[in-house]
Formats: sequence, structure tokens, C-alpha cells
Amino acid sequence: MAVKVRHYRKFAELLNEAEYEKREITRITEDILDLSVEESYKIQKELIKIKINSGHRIIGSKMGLTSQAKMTQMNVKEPIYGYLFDYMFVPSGGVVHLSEFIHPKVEVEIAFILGEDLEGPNVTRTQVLSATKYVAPALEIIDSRYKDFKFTLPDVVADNASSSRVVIGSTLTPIHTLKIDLDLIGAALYINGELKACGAGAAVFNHPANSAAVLANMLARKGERLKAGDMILTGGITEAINLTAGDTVIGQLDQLGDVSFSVKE
Ligand code: OOG
Ligand code: MG
Repeated sequence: MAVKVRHYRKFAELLNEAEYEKREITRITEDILDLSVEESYKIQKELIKIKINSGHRIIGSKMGLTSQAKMTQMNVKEPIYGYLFDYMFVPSGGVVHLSEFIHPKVEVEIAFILGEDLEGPNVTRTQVLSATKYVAPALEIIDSRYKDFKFTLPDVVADNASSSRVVIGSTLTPIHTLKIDLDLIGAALYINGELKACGAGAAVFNHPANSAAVLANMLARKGERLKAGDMILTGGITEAINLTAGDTVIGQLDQLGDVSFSVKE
């Protein structure tokens, strides 16, 4: 049984309310067992429209499930994308409150800021690197709207790839000034001084620029493109770590610098 057009809007509203009211909901695929990935992107599109209609602005996009660590942790084996909004932005060194979330997790990522548009299909890593102006260290707070943070591929796509908050380090590094390539950049995630996870840029599709290329090519199938000035999160390098009140979170990336935030009640 295929999903009827009216359902896309209904599920999008449900997901938006769950985010707004900070409560978990049952997976859409418990209702619609054969929900396809194609259909789930239509639900995501409705969700994006709802947010835009309520006055929010898109500030970038993100790839998710681009490293083996993330795929294994979430038990979903395909990459996904979602959109980042102005209300999700947290300045580095800023504070978030646990009451803003359902069951938040944090992951360390490499962000790209484009200097030129990128339009698929067939965008390559080399093209991404020449279109990129800056790279920056990032921490992404993900907060699945689904019960127990468990989902299948179509569920998480519909839920805007669990997007919740994004923290970008205060230093933007011009990409051409990097002394080692992004795949060799080490990343460490500390919470309250304790190392929770570490890895290197290569964990993300062998090179994080490959992730941005995949994004441009996935968007091309929807008639969309990446634009100059866009911020792109390329995906968690390591598994995501649960957040609790009192946490001070620091992401340290070789050459790119630090990015941090703290969590209060
Ligand atoms: C989906 C979002 C994954 C990433 O960086 O891999 C993601 C999830 O794990 O909830 O943002
Ligand atoms: Mg992420």
C-alpha cells in the first residue's frame, strides 16, 4: 500500500510537534510498514515547508550516517541528508539546556562553507574542494524524535536526519591554508575532560569532501543544488555520545581548532 499525498503532511506535522513539544513518538514505519526512502524524503520536504512557513530560515545542510561508526551505532547502512535552520545554531562556547531536548546526543564533525555553488550530478571530491572556501570544527547535537532514539532509514529521513543543534568553532580556516589533507585530520571529543571518542576525517567516506559530493549528487535528484555561502556538515566521524546536564563538551580537531558548548539543567 502506497502512502497517499495527504499522509506526508500529517507525518511532517507530527514530527514537528514532537520536536517543538520535546516528546518522543512511535516510528512512522510502525504505521506504514512499506514506507519507501523516496516517500520519506517527501515527508521531510513537508517538514521543511512547515518550518519555513513558521518563520525559520535554512542555514545549511547536513549529511548523516557517513562513517562506519555511525552506521553501526544506528544500524542504518545508507547515508542521508537533512537541513539546518537558524534556530539550531549555537555559538561556540554557548550553553544549551537539557529541557530543550528529548534525548540529545553529540557528535564531532568537519563543516564546509562553500565559496561557489555546487550542482550535481557527478560532483567529485576535487570539485567540492575547489568550491569550498572554509572548513571548521563542528559539534552536532542530534535528537531523534523517535522513541528510544531508534529508527529505520525512512524514519530518520522523514525526521530531518535527527537535526537539532549545530555548534561551529569560532575559527573558519581557509581550505587552501591547510597543511595536511582533511582525511588525515584527527578529531577528539571530550566531555568533562574525559575522552569519549576519537577518529580522523578519513572515517567519513574516506575523505569528508566525498560526503559533500554525495550530498550535491543526492540533491540533484531533487532538482536542488548547494549554494555559495552554504554550510555543510559532513557527518559524525565517531559514534554519537549521550548528553547530560552539567556536561562541558569540547571537540578538538587537528589544525581546525576547538569547538565547545555546555549543557545545563
Ligand atoms: C541520524 C543523524 C546522523 C551523522 O552525523 O551521522 C548524523 C542519527 O544518528 O540520529 O547526523
Ligand atoms: Mg551529524
